[in-house]
Amino acid sequence: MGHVKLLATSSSPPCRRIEWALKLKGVEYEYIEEDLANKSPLLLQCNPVHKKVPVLIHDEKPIAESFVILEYIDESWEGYPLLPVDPYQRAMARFWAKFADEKSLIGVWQACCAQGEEQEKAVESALETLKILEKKVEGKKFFGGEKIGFLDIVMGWIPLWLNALEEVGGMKLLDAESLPLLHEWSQNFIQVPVIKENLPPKEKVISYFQFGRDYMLSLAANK
Ligand SMILES: N[C@@H](CCC(=O)N[C@@H](CS)C(=O)NCC(=O)O)C(=O)O
Repeated sequence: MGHVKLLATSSSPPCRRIEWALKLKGVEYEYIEEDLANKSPLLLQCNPVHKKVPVLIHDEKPIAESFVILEYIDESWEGYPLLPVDPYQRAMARFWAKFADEKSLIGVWQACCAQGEEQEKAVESALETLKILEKKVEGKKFFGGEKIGFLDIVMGWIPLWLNALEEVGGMKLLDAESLPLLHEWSQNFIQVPVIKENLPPKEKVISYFQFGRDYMLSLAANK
């Protein structure tokens, strides 16, 4: 198995993806919490390009970027499969994961940091991306089928983090009426023991986003 270290911050959705995947695979790891306001020499050395968490270090070899790490974990350890076996289904899981990250997560974050009319437009646009995504879970318990897989893990920010973003941004996107299938998926996902037992406290996520939002608003005000 080798020695596995994870450089992460507990409130970060990309970092949680890696913890969930390691736990699903039954891989033991050393968790190292990073202070993003004062990044460690180890993080800067392991991810000199982006200087971001998560970073997985397997036998002294660092890997950055959560999607790349998830695939590395899936290829390196047997047991619970993250990506489907069929090449086309694998390609689809990667495609929708990219969309979920680049359009939905970023879109909701932009809506959270916007105000007034700009926020209304950003909420509408983020909602559209979530509506596209929820069609992918129609007729299934999880995006991965009967069990959670790669796309479920990537979208795992929705149950807790989306709720925190809604609270911080004073907006509402996900409920049983606006997105019934995604709402149901979210309830199912949060019940999976590995997920339920490995979530950060909501207050911590709220203060993480509050800090980020205040920072973005101060940048916009000083333009
Ligand atoms: N695309 C990256 C995003 C990673 C990311 O944005 N990490 C944030 C924490 S959620 C970070 O390290 N931020 C520090 C910084 O931007 O300086 C991934 O999926 O791993």
